[in-house]
Amino acid sequence: MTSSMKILAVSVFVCILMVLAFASFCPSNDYNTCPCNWREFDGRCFHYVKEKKTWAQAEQNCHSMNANLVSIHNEEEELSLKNFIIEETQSPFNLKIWIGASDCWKEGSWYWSDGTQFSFTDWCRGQPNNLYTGQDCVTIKLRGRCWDDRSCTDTFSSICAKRVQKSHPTCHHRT
Ligand SMILES: [Ca+2]
Ligand SMILES: [Ca+2]
Repeated sequence: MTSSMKILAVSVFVCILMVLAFASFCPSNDYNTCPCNWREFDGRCFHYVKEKKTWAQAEQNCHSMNANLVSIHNEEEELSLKNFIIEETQSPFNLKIWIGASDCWKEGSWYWSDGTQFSFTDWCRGQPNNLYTGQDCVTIKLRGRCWDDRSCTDTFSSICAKRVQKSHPTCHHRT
């Protein structure tokens, strides 16, 4: 190998390293931040998981990222979530996405998987209907922005959510 070829090989290698470094680079603020590939809305971080999973798999996947399937507590939150999904998917219609509501413990007794109070609901007309052998897990349908109970073993995309982590910037006091 000639010296010029060696230099070329080294510079290509360095270039690849730089590309890899930039690919994993994720800008963030010093505090009140969401992880890479999460979006902040009103004090919470949302993450869209495109891969289709059962409700339990989707919740487990959120757990692995220290999150839960998203819970919704009022119309404002639901609107933020809908806008987030539209931005993420670019094709909001006909989509059904798991959210964190379930009545698998007791029929008709709904709860959020993150333990927050289940007070707000936005069921589609005629839902929840616990159809066929039972439907205990909830999807949000983008068309009409309403909720439908589905069989927990159906597979859909999902949304994980967690509170914004408050990390405090280091203070430097002059002495
Ligand atoms: Ca049910
Ligand atoms: Ca249903």
